Amino acid sequence: MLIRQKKKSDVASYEITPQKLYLDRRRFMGGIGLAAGSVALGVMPRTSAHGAVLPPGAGEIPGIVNGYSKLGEKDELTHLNAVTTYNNFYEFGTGKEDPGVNSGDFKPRPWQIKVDGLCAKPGTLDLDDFVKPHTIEERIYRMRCVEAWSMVIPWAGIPLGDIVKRFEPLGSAKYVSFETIVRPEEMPGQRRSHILPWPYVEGLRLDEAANPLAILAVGLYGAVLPNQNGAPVRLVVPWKYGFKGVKSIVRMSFTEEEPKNTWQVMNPPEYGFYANVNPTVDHPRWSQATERRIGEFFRRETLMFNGYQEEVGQLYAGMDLAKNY
Ligand SMILES: Nc1nc2c(c(=O)[nH]1)N[C@H]1C(S)=C(S)[C@@H](COP(=O)(O)O)O[C@H]1N2
Ligand SMILES: [Mo]
Repeated sequence: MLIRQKKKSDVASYEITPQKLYLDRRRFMGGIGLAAGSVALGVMPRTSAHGAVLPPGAGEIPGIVNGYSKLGEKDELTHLNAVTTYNNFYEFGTGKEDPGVNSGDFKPRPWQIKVDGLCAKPGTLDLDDFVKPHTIEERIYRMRCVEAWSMVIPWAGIPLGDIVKRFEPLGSAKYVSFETIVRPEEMPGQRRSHILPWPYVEGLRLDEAANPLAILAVGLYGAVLPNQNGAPVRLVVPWKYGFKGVKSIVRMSFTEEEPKNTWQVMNPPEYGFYANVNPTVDHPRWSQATERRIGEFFRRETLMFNGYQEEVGQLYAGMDLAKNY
């Protein structure tokens, strides 16, 4: 599949907003680390509205290159403030503002990731060693939550396919699963076991993980991931509902069997494994035909595969899309 660089016309209709300035700055500087005027712009997430969210010493990520980003003419970046104060991260509580408010004590460093299961190169790696061999790319993606709201987020991440390859999955491996850290002392939601069975688990078929759109994100808006967005590393698969994007990953496992993802375990009539965005298949309790773009007044139509059909449609050839909720 051909991956295109984002075209100038994709953003030509933007108004002059902090988000627009962020994009221009990235385009002209070629890398966020060189930006001189960043403080004046006030868009860098050094702190959230709720106080310190970044680990000590962390901040802008140097050397981010522009990666594949495809936006519609009417897509604008969602304000950083909304991206960091309207979240789903049940480990910190079930309210949209809970993750921003309750994640200040969470320590995303030091951090290790265990890679195990059906692969030739299992191991436990420090986050830096996990990330180091790869180039960090900016990927501006729509994110569509199964609850029918959406955002446009400029992620900084690493292609998941390259990561998977490094650990040399065996021929018997058909899936890859991911687990969120369990740390109830820092995650108040995990002290209440009725919310979800911890750890939060998600998974992909290996060919989905190899699709060039899939990334593990380590940042957004050019800076390290805020805790509430899944620091220090989370999955981003923009053609699927947001719950597939498992946060604060400490384990990646290669398996032969389809992983049992958390929301499917919680509520199998309502949530499945594939969870591809599909405006023609309603949630049992609400329509998926339209969505509320955070920051906009009018609802907009939801797009098949969240607008990424061209990139991922072939993964599901022959599957009954109505059954792959
Ligand atoms: N560990 C964990 N990962 C999670 C969730 C969660 O509750 N726990 N919520 C998911 C849901 S439903 C969505 S919509 C996205 C939200 O990501 P954001 O808060 O960075 O926008 O994270 C997903 N990843
Ligand atoms: Mo979601």
